[in-house]
Amino acid sequence: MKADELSHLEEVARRIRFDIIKMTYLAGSGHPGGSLSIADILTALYFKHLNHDPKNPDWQERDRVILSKGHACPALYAALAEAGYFEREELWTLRKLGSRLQGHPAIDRELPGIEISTGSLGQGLSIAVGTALAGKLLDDAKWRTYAILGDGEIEEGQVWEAFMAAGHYHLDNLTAIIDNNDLQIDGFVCDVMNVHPIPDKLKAFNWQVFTVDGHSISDIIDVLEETRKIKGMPTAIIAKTVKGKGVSYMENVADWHGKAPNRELALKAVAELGFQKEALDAE
Ligand SMILES: Cc1ncc(C[n+]2csc(CCOP(=O)(O)OP(=O)(O)O)c2C)c(N)n1
Ligand SMILES: [Mg+2]
Repeated sequence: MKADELSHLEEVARRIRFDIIKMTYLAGSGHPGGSLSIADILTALYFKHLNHDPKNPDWQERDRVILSKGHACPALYAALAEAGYFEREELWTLRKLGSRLQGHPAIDRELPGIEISTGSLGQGLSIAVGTALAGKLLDDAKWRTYAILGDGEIEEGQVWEAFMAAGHYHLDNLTAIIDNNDLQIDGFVCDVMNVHPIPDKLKAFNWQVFTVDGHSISDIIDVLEETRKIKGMPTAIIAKTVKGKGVSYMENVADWHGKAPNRELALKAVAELGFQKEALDAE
């Protein structure tokens, strides 16, 4: 990838991180940690890899993205707004009564770009398996399905039924991206309920597994391209990430899973991300 394209994508990820901070600060609640950890993954998807059309969100041939870890929707909303699915100003309505931007993605709000309601962890991969199966039934459609899961989320039993079904049905049009930030709501995944070794388990379920630095946008793009070439089995990307990535006091701190920064801390985050403090109050 050319250096100027990569620096453009890194700039997009930086804006997404800023938006996550501003949205949760204005809402006074939300999930910044797990949103910041997927900012680079969403940038690689929405600004390089996916076949999609923000002006035609229901386009039949679009790739489908299911954010199974629905609590990280501030990152998804920011990416969708940046891509042009809706106006950026709407981001500041996060979690407000009547807003299309609920605390977890909700399809009844008809926000363009949202494929399915998520937030009850453990269910998104099953939905993605059904979606990918539909793609197979529809004359071997060209579009692909992507599910983004948390590493704590994969403690849920239903996820393993879905892993098993995807391998059984040879769903090579399905890619699961596991945000391996090592933390869940209240501590380290390995302490709460150890899920490792993830690659060995998925290989035993007939998946092709890749591991990537989840903050290297160019590496993520490369590995996403690799997944397109795999035939006869589903693909998983274990993205090694840092929860709270980009905001020093949030990085690797479980306490920032589900609370918003106050004004002082939001301003600190804004400065660390390289934005002017006025940007926090601008419309
Ligand atoms: C079924 C279900 N149980 C519990 C929760 C509450 N909850 C929200 S996020 C979370 C932790 C998830 O950890 P992980 O999947 O690692 O997410 P990340 O670190 O990416 O934020 C929990 C327990 C939920 N949303 N759904
Ligand atoms: Mg996690």
